Amino acid sequence: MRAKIEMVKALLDPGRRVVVLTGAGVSAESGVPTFRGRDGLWKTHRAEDLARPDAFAARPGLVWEFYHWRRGLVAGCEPGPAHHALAALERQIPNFLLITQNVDGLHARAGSRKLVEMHGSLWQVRCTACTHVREDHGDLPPLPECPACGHLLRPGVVWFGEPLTPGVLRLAVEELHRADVFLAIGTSGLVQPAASFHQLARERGAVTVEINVEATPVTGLMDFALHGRAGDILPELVA
Ligand code: BV8
Ligand code: ZN
Repeated sequence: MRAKIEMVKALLDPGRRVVVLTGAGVSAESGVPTFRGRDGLWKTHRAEDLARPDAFAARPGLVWEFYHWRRGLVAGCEPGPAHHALAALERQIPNFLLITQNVDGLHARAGSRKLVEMHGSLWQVRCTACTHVREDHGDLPPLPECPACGHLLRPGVVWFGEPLTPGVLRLAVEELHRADVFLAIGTSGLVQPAASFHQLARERGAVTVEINVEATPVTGLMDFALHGRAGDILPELVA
């Protein structure tokens, strides 16, 4: 493992273009439950039933209850060593982009700026009827209403079956196609289109690295697989 860490560290040269994809695993050590792990969020709340537009249309109160609960839980969590190491890497490597599937906001709080929250954010709310959208870390009412038009607000996240924000996918593809190094960290590699990012990177010759506590469907396709906690490994990769 030590040799592999040194080889990956040597790849993270300031002259290289580095793209990082993170998933729930980088926030697990901060106390944010992952989706599909033993303590998986989805186990208790059945993702398929809640993180979907039709579920929200049918039972907005139940879906908002889930998000109120998650906002309260995440509000008590702090960025961990993995988040801080990635913010340090960004400062070290001029051509760096962090694309996260996480909606917890912890990368931004750790100081990451070259950051794309591809599935949106728990801290953003937007109107179901007009263009009102805002950051809101406050205590929202059970069914928050739009101050501009009075319609129901929704969490500013991307639900299953919803397209990503158009510019996000275009930027991700562009940067993955230009990358020299791609790291997939703490993601189960099950949700599209993020789960295909490693292919986009490798088809243009990037070296691909996975950091995870367990094997995933993409492990065998990566050039390097570092087996361990993101909070332990990432600080080792920072100069
Ligand atoms: C789209 C926001 C197209 C909400 C999320 C087949 C059937 C049905 C649907 C599909 C299908 N194939 C593709 C689809 C579409 C669907 C999809 O991929 N479904 C999957 C489940 C099959 N995708 C979509 O719908 C996407 N949109 O495709 O649009 C389109 C185009 C035009 C018009 C209309 C549509 C949108 C997907 C976004 C869904 N929203 N979240 C919310 O959070 O409430 S996804 C959700 O899963 C989270 O965002 C999360 O980030 C994401 C991925 O999960 P992970 O981050 O990987 O987390 P997970 O728990 O799974 O894994 C944690 C990993 O960490 C594990 O590997 C674990 O080992 C590791 N780990 C744990 N601890 C550590 C660690 N690693 C390191 N260190 C540790 N300490
Ligand atoms: Zn409105």
